[in-house]
Parts: sequence; C-alpha cells; structure tokens
Amino acid sequence: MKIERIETILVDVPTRRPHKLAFATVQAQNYVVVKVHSGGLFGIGEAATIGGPRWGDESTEAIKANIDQYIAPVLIGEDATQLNLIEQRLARSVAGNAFARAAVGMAIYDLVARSKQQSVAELMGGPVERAIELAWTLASGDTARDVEEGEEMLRRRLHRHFKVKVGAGDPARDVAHVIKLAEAFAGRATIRIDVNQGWDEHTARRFLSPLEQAGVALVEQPLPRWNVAGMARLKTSTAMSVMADEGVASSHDAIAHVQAAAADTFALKVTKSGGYAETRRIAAIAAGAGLALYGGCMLETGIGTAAYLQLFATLPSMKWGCELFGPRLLENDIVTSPPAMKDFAIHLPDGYGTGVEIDEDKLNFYRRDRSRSAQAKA
Ligand code: MUC
Ligand code: MG
Repeated sequence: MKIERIETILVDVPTRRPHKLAFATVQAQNYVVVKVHSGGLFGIGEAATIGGPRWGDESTEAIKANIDQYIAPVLIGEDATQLNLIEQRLARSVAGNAFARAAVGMAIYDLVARSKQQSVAELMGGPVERAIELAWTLASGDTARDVEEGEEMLRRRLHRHFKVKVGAGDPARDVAHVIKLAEAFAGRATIRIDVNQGWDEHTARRFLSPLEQAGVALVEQPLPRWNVAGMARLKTSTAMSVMADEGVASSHDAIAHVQAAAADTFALKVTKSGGYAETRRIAAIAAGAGLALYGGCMLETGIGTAAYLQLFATLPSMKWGCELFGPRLLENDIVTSPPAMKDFAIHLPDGYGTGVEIDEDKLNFYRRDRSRSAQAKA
C-alpha cells in the first residue's frame, strides 16, 4: 500500500464565542487538514493550534510548510501498512515539529485502518471503553455567562465537568471568578482550572489553597512548562490533583515528571506528542508510575476529535475523562457527523478508520485558499 500523495490544507473555523486563555483569546481556530492518498483511498489527519505558535512552538503555516517540504518527500513511496517503520521515518524526517508529524501519522493510521475495514482503535488492539466522560471549558471571560453556559450543559446532559481557564489577568480576580463557579455548581459538577503556565510559583502557592477550600478538584499546568521542580513543590502543598499539560509532551518529559514527583495526572494530546506512538509511551509511563490520565484537546474539528478519541478509547486509567468538545465550540464542523456527545460522555463512533468522514463542501468553504466571496457566488 504505497503512499502516493500527501495533501495539506489550511482551514480556519470561527468559534461560537470568544475562548479566553491565559495567552490568547481564540475567535477562530486554525487547522492543517492532511489527506494521505493511496490506491484510490485516503486517510485524514489534522493539526490544530491555539493562538498560532503560542500554546506550542508551531503555527499552522509552519506545519503545512514542513509537511510539504520535508515530511512528505520522506514518506512518498513507503508502505503505509508498516506503521512502526512509518513512525520511525516520521521521527527522523524533522527535528521537533510534533504537530506536523502527528497530523501525518494520524492520516496514515486512518488510511490503513480503512483499508483493513477496521477502526483505528481496533488497529491498536481494540478499545477498552466506548464512551469517555466529557468535560467542557468555561472560558467566556464573564462569570454570569459561564454560569449560564454551565447550567445549559448540565440541563442538556452534555457535561458535568467544567474546566475554567485562568492565568490571563489579576490572579485574585481569577480566583474569585472560579470560587463563584465552584459555589454555583457545588455537588452537581466538578470544577478544574487550567492556568496554561500563567502563574509563577509564589502566585500558585498563594492561590491554590482558597481554590482547594472552594472544592476545585484539579489544577492544570499552573507553572511554566520548564518548572518541573516547582510543580513538585506545589504538589506536596495541595490535595487537588496537579496535572501536567504543556510540561509533558514527550516520554522524556513524562519520565522527568515521574522522577520529580511533579504531577499526579498527565494530559495526553496526540499532536503535542508527535503522534500515536509517543502518546502511548507517555500513557504507559503514567500507568507504570500509578498516575492518572486525562484526554486533552487543542479544540480540534471532528477530524482531530475522532482521531484522539480512537486512541483514548484504548487506554485504561482515563480517570479524569477527556475534553474532546472542540466541534461544539465551533460555528460549524468539517465532518459530516462528529462523534456523538450525549449523557455526559463522548462516544466512539462505529465505522472504519477514525469513524468520521470529511464534508467536502464545508472543507471547501473554510479552507484558507478559497475566497469566501467566490464561494458565495458559486
Ligand atoms: C489546553 O491547554 O488544555 C484545550 C481546551 C481548552 O479549552 O483549551 C485547550 C488547551
Ligand atoms: Mg491545558
């Protein structure tokens, strides 16, 4: 099954509301959609970035350029079914560039699974779960709006775990905002916070205890990703779960966090880790060290959401569930039908590959190289 062509498409999809993080406010999400072609079939993958090269080191423009220029030439002509060799070639094709490698790898797994009439989860040995608890992120930047949004999610039985984004402004104001949310949803939903590296150690030490007293269950990446020792010190001073996200992208990062006892939960993201293989290594390190897992996201469309879900469904110890809610935040999706989100969980789709199909009309509408006015006239 020779890889014949690798196509990369830049896509921008507006969000339903501004999504406010410590380092950026997202009004439209940016993607690179990858199609890997062989024998009349193609597999799909996706890299989503948040705020350009701000959450991580890569922008969608750089991802596309590096796939086109450096990664695709290494893979053209290779046998897609030899997934371990493909992973090796991908790792050697470029230094770093985890998101770019992951998007291509996802598409190749999807292609191979489709050709074998299997799901990606089956290709990896089969799922252990078919539904995973699904968190939602409250990040409108406005307390009343967040309460209203959370109430709606509970009423519709969509989400009962809320992650609150903090770290952008005055920490005292952020903490007061989170405490109001914790009080509003006490006994009905769990509250977690994601600081996205926005605090220094002293700020975290000062503010974690009122958050813990308010019932907040988990704190995600309070400190810059390099401050592993600081995370370890914080972990000894709080009963909240301390989760590493930006700090744990590779298996080496995972080992460093285990050695330093710097986290008790790892957030997994297929793109930050350069693909399925390295993400599974991180999950294995967590399992070996007795740590919990969480299925993170980068606000993917249905393409990346389904790809992540295929892997997460194969992993035990997803104690904190996942946050694969990306499609719900977007004005529109570019797949015909994303994985079902109901009864507080996301459900593994039936079907081959990742179980979702591209909606080519919508992809054409949102692709960056197609003028919207020309589209409207067509
Ligand atoms: C992150 O750091 O976890 C994922 C969901 C969300 O709301 O923000 C992102 C990034
Ligand atoms: Mg995070």
